[in-house]
Amino acid sequence: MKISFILATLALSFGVYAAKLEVDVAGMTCGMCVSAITKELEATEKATGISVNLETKKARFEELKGKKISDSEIKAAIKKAGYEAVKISRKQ
Ligand SMILES: [Cu+2]
Repeated sequence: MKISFILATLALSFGVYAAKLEVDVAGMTCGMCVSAITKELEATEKATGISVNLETKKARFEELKGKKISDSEIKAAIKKAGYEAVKISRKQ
C-alpha cells in the first residue's frame, strides 16, 4: 500500500496522469458562445481535448500533461469569454 501510494505520488508529480475537468457554464445560448469559450480555454495553454456542449451547458477538457489549471484560472477564462463557470468538477 505504501509503495502504490509513492508510485501514485510520483506519477502525479511527473504529470503522467492528467485531470479531467467538467465545468458547468451559465449564459451559453448559441454556437458563438461555444467557440468563444473553447478559444479562451485554449488560450490558457493548460487544456487539451476541449469540448463545449451547448445542450448540457458543460465544458469538458483535460489538463495538459504536467500543467495544473486552478479553479480561478478556469473561472477567469470563462469570464473572459463573457460567461460564468458555476461549477467545476475534476477527476484524477
Ligand atoms: Cu452565443
